[in-house]
Amino acid sequence: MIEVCRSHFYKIILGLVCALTLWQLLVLQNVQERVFIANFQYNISNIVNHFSSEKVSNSFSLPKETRSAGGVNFSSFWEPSNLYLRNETEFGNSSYDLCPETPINLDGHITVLKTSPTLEELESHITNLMPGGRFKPFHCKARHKVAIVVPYRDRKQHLAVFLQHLHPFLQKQELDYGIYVVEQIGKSLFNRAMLMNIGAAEALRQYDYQCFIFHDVDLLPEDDRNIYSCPEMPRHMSVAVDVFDYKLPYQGLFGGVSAMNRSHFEKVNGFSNMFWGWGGEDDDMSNRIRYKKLLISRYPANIARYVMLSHSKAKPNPSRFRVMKNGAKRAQVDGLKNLRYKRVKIQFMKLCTWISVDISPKERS
Ligand code: NGS
Repeated sequence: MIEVCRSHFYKIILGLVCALTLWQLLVLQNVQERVFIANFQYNISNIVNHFSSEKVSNSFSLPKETRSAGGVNFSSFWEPSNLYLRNETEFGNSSYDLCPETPINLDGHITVLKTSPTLEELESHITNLMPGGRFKPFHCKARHKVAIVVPYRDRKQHLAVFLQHLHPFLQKQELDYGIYVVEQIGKSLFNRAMLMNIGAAEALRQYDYQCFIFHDVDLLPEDDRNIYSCPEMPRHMSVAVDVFDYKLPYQGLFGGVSAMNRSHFEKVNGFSNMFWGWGGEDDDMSNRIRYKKLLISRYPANIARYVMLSHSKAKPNPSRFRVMKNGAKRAQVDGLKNLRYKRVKIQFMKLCTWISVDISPKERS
């Protein structure tokens, strides 16, 4: 009797060991496939890099047209993210549950560092990203596909601090995200709003984003409950900034950091392209939101808190109030609908997708 029990006992143990080994093999295979897809996408990205110096217009929707470079037809390569998506649904995330509505590992207030290693050094510290500064949570299917769009010129040290802070912040929020740095080259005055239009359009060329966070490079969120998703209404995120004593300067403010879902952004025709120099472009967007009967939402000020990195104040644009006039009429034509720019370079870097653009008037004619 004892002998019979003992032999059954060993069989059960053997069965359990086999089941465990099989399960581990399956998990490992899944991991390898994901790595393969990431590498595959990287190769395709390199091909896409050949499209430097192309003039782009009316490009807000995912491009469908055939594109060619040097006599080679690249149309079949053009939508790398679609390849990624297709494979993903075939084997990957379809078997995962959706991530929890509220991520479980949030801390609330988080430490904000105002210094960082150089961008190059940082690249060797943050190693869990896909090329182009893309990420998706590993153990669950993200609820939000978010493009972080950063208008940029000549702030390399701020950018390093920003990326050092943002990546872990966004990863804790279990987002499917990418960071898009849109650099204005040339001598024209900075056009923050146009760079944000371009960032959204270029992000959509890469992936099926449903949410845009327009983010100044010098603002760092202090609380990880400030979820970087797009709610029912456009959301102004940087409500309480340290240099403004953590008080909202005025009710209609939509500058600093703001979130809009894709359909709202298209509905308002994006930002105006007409604000050169500091100021007014965010107020113009705030008006566009109002014209379309949308409302600006906000998190409470104890959550939507930011630290601002110090920098010298830019010269205000003396024409901004004039441009803001006739905003409702202008909004119908000035924005995504007449967006024209020359994309000089796109680089799928380790920590971000870097898009250099020339938006000087001669390049847009
Ligand atoms: C307003 C500007 C906005 C700007 C806001 C806060 O006066 O573009 O100040 O700027 N509007 C106009 O100039 C019409 S801040 O102090 O945060 O740099 O966003």
